Amino acid sequence: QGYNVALVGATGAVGHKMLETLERKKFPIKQLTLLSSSRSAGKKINFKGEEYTVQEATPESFEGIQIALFSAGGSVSKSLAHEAVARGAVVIDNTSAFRMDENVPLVVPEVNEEDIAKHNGIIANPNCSTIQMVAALKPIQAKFGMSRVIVSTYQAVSGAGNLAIDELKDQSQAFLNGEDMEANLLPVSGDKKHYPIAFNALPQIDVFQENGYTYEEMKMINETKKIMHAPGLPVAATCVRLPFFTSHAESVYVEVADENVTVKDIQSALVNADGIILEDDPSTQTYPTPLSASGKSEVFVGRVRKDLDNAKGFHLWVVSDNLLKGAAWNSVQIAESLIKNNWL
Ligand code: 11C
Repeated sequence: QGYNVALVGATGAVGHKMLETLERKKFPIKQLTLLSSSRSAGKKINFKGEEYTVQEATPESFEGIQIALFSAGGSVSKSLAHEAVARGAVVIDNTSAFRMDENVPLVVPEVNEEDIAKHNGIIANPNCSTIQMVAALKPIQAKFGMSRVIVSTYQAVSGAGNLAIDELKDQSQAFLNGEDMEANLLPVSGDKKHYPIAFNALPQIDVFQENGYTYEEMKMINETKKIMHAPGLPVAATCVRLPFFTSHAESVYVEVADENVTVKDIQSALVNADGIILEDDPSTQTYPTPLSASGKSEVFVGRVRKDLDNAKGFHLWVVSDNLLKGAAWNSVQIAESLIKNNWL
């Protein structure tokens, strides 16, 4: 009973959350294969009380695999995803390798689950900051139409992986001890300059593009249009890294089609939406924060306000665990949908 599942990138921050999520959601697994790059091969990982040895991912690793979850970086996905598909697996890819490929559905199940049916072997999991934003925007788009989105993000260091988590810890310790902070990784490993993240805010996530936006910002812009089937929707993004470990927060400005929409209308659309929890009551200082959202699967929304100068404009505060709904849980949801709808 169950499916043969492979996890590529089992030793990373997202891989760890994928295993936790597969266990917590009781995903039907017949046989689990844990894979990684050669660097992490040989490591031992426990799953449901059993010890697994992580193996180096090769094309042959995918023989007999039905569902392959990839989260080991874009270059691993580019070299191995098609090999997995050629051996009969359906790949759910958590990297940016295939997201904008028109033959690859880019899916947040609460928003565009039906796109999964059109897959040709690969389904892409969007960027974490995109997922939580489109989950919150979908019920608004469906009920009131949408003519513009502007987002500013407040992103956790875990989005940049385990080494970034260590860097924040080391820098915080050094700062509090009155020592110099060493910055070797953020904003982007491999870029020319590095800045401390501890006690700081970095307005650069991923590398700069020729148009002056960062790759993270362009991911939010392009992926939102694709997932929401709104190629002409104006979207602008500013992405900022802050010194906390988990959950991204976003200030989202959305313009709807009708100026008679009220705050209550937006709140009731959100309250009834799948995967969304509205936490919005200024009288009791109720709103989500990265700490309150961490470890949870849902997308939390608060601070819903009408713009003071534009009757069609609304401001929202959107928070979600970047490693769960932003990565592991969204991937596992796609896998569940493949099974439930016979789309494997
Ligand atoms: C970050 N959003 O917080 C990134 C991490 O394209 O899946 C996710 C990168 C991606 O740094």
